[in-house]
Amino acid sequence: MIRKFVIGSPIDTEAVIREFPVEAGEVPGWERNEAEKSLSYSMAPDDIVYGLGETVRGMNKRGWIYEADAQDDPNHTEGRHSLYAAHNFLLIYGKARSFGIFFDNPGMMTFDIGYTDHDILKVTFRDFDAAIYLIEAASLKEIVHEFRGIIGRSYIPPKWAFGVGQSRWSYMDEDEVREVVRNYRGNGMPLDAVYLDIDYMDAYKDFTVNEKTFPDFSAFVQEMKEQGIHLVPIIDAGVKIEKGYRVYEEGTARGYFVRKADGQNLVAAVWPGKVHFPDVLNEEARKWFGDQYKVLLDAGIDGFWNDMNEPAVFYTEDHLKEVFEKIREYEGKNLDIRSFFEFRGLVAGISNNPEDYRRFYHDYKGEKIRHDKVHNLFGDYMTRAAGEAFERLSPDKRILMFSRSSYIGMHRYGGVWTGDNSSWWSHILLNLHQLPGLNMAGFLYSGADTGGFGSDATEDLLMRWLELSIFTPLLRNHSAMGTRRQEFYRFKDKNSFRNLLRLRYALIPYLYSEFMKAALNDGMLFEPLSFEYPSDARAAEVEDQLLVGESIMIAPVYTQNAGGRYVYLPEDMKLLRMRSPKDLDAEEMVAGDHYVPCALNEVLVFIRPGHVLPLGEDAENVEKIDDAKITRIPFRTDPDVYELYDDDGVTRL
Ligand code: MIG
Repeated sequence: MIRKFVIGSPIDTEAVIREFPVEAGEVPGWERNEAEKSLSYSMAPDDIVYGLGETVRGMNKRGWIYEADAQDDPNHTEGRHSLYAAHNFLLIYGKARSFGIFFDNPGMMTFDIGYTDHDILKVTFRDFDAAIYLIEAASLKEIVHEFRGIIGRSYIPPKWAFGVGQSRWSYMDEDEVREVVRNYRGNGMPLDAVYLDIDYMDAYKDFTVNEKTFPDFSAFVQEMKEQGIHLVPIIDAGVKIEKGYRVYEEGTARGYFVRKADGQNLVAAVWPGKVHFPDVLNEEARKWFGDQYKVLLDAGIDGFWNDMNEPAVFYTEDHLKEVFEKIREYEGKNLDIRSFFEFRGLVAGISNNPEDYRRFYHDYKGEKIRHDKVHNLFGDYMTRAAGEAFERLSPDKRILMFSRSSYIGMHRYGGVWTGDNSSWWSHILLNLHQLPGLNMAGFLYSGADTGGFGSDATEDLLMRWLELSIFTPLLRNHSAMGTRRQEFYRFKDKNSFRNLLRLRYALIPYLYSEFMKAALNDGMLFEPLSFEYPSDARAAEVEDQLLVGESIMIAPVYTQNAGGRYVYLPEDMKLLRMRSPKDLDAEEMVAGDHYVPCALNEVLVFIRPGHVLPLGEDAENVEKIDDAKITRIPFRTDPDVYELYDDDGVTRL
């Protein structure tokens, strides 16, 4: 059952696509405090709080304070309060009461989940305006299912997007891309996509291609297609200010960029130097911005990633001016402890400054709204611009799209990747923790930068990470400029990487089948154990294992130098220890805690009783997967009980 409550006059985000009557009175069980602008809920000692999608810390969010505040900050540490997104859905799981609750408010909010007081969940709003949806159902699965039903069907990518993607900031020219492909093919490593980071553009201008480094882009896209490779270019939120640049000229002439209070376009700076931001919240501007993707679609491109759409701001022209003025006051002075830190803070604070988010306005549904009040919608609406355009420009064929920033609602138009993580062991576990929360919020197509974006990857870290990513819909190896190169073929044990990548392709029939069932039935691909074993208190505490689809449980190794790990089995399961599609051992295990050895090149897959894992064979790319060659591995059931979903992988559904 879903009930809607309203506080103040909320901004309609279009996250929810169904109409509900608004109930009078308070949200049952929640106490409202007008002075604090907060709502509080008393948690039972063993209540678990899931949700919040892409953020820091564990699956059970209890014991920390989080914010709904999309931020471009590559330090994904435990001390953070938000990452790139705002997914304001919580799932409270208790013996006495379980329910889901969605706080639809596109501005700043805090979720104090037992941080100040271990027993209190307090949600505080900067603007006390929200549509609140309370969802009650018989099980956690059903609560999520009901919630997903009101936010609309999740984005469905083309099937090739389940293939392996290789990325780097940046492959600078055609030859560098060719070399990547040659290395994959030459090493017998399957590959479906190579990502183009910002340097493919001409001077970081969106929807342009550098003609020196990619002299005949359409021909190159075609050349890659012939080798079974899709090129996936990045699109940034900021549009370079440059006379004669068509996108800038058109956007300016039509008034489609965000403006300051005085009516002037905001001048911010990102990669290209000074930019304007398209007002993607304005329907007309959104349509116009979406139409820009056409130049790349026309060149044969069928996938994109949207970046810097929190939006990330290196600085704004106005703020920079203020900073320079203030800096002059410090010149020649003896900087003491206070003034030194003030001085340093001036410069350090020019990027993504909250003040800057109060300097400009959107034209949203005919109203002028200051950016900070709708801040968390920007990435959502940029991606929606693209998604809506693809429906017009590519009505039959699916287009790959995923974004860095997002809000619930964007899940209808694209997936997400989890941004600038690091080549740290702890970030393998963070990756795992984020998956179920993202699924609850509707983001099924997702994955992290495998091997880590920042800092230097090592061979063992990359291999262990791959052993998790082998299950995520987006499997992309990506890393930052200046870090150690981490393409799989650069490391010593190529054979193990090759085998694991091939194993991914053998798993695609199952992963795609389960992904599609989740998308078409408003379900989850990744579930915490408690979803299937609700009466098992021990299972509810497991924070490093996941159920992937109906048949299997995974337990990746995520610690350095480990030769195995403890695994909790809520029931008897069949363990497959897999090194490649052809090289695997099976063993039946009884319910309970086990130490399970797992060599560096092995993946542990646990098949649940009464279930079947369909396993295909390796293939050079997704198109070449042979559906006739699927082996069904059952555990205590008939192999035919598994219903394998499949389709042509490109036609829109
Ligand atoms: O400030 O385009 O998260 O994946 O490689 C960095 C360069 C901008 C951030 C993205 C990352 C990408 C990088 N971008």
